[in-house]
This record gives sequence, structure tokens and C-alpha cells, in this order.
Amino acid sequence: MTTAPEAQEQLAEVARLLAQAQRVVVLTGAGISAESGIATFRDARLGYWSQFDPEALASPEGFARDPGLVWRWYMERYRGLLQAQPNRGHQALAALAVNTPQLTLATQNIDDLHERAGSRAVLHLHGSLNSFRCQRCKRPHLLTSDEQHSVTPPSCLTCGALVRPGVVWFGEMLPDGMLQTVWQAARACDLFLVVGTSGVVMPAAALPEVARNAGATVVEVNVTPSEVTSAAHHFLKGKAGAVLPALLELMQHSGHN
Ligand code: BJW
Ligand code: ZN
Repeated sequence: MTTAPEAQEQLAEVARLLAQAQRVVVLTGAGISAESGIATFRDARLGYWSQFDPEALASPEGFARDPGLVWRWYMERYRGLLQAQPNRGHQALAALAVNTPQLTLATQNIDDLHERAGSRAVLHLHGSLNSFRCQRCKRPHLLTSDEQHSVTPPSCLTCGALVRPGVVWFGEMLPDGMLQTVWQAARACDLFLVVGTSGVVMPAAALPEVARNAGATVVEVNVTPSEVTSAAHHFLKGKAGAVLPALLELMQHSGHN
């Protein structure tokens, strides 16, 4: 995290705004889980997986073309998630909810690290890697430990079709009602905090601008500028696990003034 005097001043200003805000919306992306050892979506081309485009794997067409390949990719990520722990960024956001009259936390991530850090009612815009369902009859499927290590997806116990992760792939709709809920929250908030997303995937990437156009202050935390930086009034450069706890600390001080 940068410690230049201007950056410190900006951090203090954002902390003041947060302490005063009645309604806050937080949108997180893969960057918040990076410090927990989970590869970000667009940096996930490591090792064996470097030969595949994650955007092609995360699609109904990719699953239809090679279900085993897509299944193995998700199972590797699933097992990685079982090993991972929430970091100080997740923890700071859980604490922020306690200190804010109304906070809506929306994440594009399919991990459960926000929940494990203590956040409640998290809106999972792109679904969750803790749920699996039949791709045909849509019945939920409970994953066995054998299936976690299988090289092909299991079959639905009811209809025999393939089981898929309960995530939102390209070209698919977000879960029922979720977009409407987060869109309304973005239109009604005083402060919109966007953390660790490249801002390239719609419709989530439109939310900072929706909030800004409705009069909210938009704050971005990222290690590098993104596609949503132009919508941000304040850009806090640094790792979520450093910037968010620093904000919370300053906010608690400014709350006592
Ligand atoms: C740190 C850090 C640290 C690192 N601290 N920061 C309008 C225009 C154009 C296209 C479309 C449009 N509307 C819809 C589309 C199509 C499509 C789309 O957006 N395509 C774009 C690529 C152009 N969208 C959809 O299809 C969506 N559905 C939809 O709109 O339905 C209606 C419809 C249907 C059909 C036709 C038209 C409309 C669904 C999108 C679903 C996205 N799903 C995925 C996969 C989920 C499962 C999985 O994880 O495998 O979601 S894609 C992938 O990207 C994943 C992520 O949630 C998502 C966003 O990624 P994110 O979080 O931003 O990660 P990265 O890796 O990109 O960035 C990480 C960031 O962290 C970087 O900025 C780093 O700098 C930063 N960082 N370390 C802070 N320590
Ligand atoms: Zn089925």
C-alpha cells in the first residue's frame, strides 16, 4: 500500500465518508481473495491450466465441448478453496457491516470466504462453488468426496444428465432477482465501494456507474487501475488486505470525533 501523504489524506477522506454513510454497497471481485491464495480469474492461467482460456472454460459451450476438462478445472479450484482461509480484506468488510447502518455486500466470487469471515446475506452474483446441480432437471446434487477427485462430472441421480457447478457462466442469466436487488441498492446508496475487480464482466461492471449516476460516491480499491476506475471518485491503490483494514481503523477513529 502506498504511503505518500496525498494517499494518506485520500484514505482519511474515504474513511470519513464511510463513517458518515447510511447506505453502503460493496462489490468485490477475485482480487479480494488473491491474498488467500486463490488465483484471480484472469491470472488463473498457471501450470497445466495455462494452455486454456478461462473465459472459454466458464461457458455452457465449453462444458458441452469437454465436460471432463471443465469439471477438472472446477474440482481443482474446489479443493484449493477447502484449503484457503479468509484474509484481512474479507474480515475488514465483515467488520464494516457491523459499523454501517445498512450494508449490501455483493460478490462476483464463487468462493465462500466472505461468509467464513463473518459476512451475512452475501449476494453471489455469479453463483457458488458450494452448490452443484443437474444441468437438465436442475435438481441440487450433493458432491461426494469421490466425485471431487473424479475426472468426469457425476450424473444426476434422478435423470442421469451431467451435474455442473452452481455458477453463472458467460451467456447465462444471473440468479433470479439478484441483479434487481443489487441494482436497486446501487441506486440508493451513499457510498459504493468496489474492490479487486477488473470490471470487464457485465452486468456487474456497470454497477459503479449506476451508483455514481444516482449520486453516490464511488471508491475503488485495486492494485492497478481497472475498467471501472473512470467511474470512481477515489482510487485507493493497494492490496485489499492492507487498504480495507487501514480504512476501517481510520473510520473507527473518525466515528469518535
Ligand atoms: C487485487 C488484488 C489484491 C489482484 N487486492 N485487488 C454487455 C456488453 C458486452 C458483453 C455483455 C454485455 N452484457 C452481457 C455480456 C456478456 C457477458 C460479458 O460481460 N462479457 C464480457 C467479457 C464482455 N456477460 C454475461 O454473459 C453475463 N450474463 C448476462 O449478462 O446475462 C444476460 C445475457 C445473456 C445472454 C446474452 C446477453 C445477456 C454472465 C457473466 C458471468 C461471468 N462468470 C464468471 C465465471 C463464474 C464462475 C467461475 O468463477 O468460474 O465470473 S467469468 C469471471 O469473471 C468470473 C468472475 O466473477 C468475473 C469477474 O472477474 P473479476 O472478479 O473481475 O476477476 P479478474 O481476474 O478479472 O480481476 C481481478 C482484479 O483484482 C484485477 O483488477 C486485479 O488488479 C485485482 N487484484 N490482486 C486488490 N490483492
Ligand atoms: Zn437431473
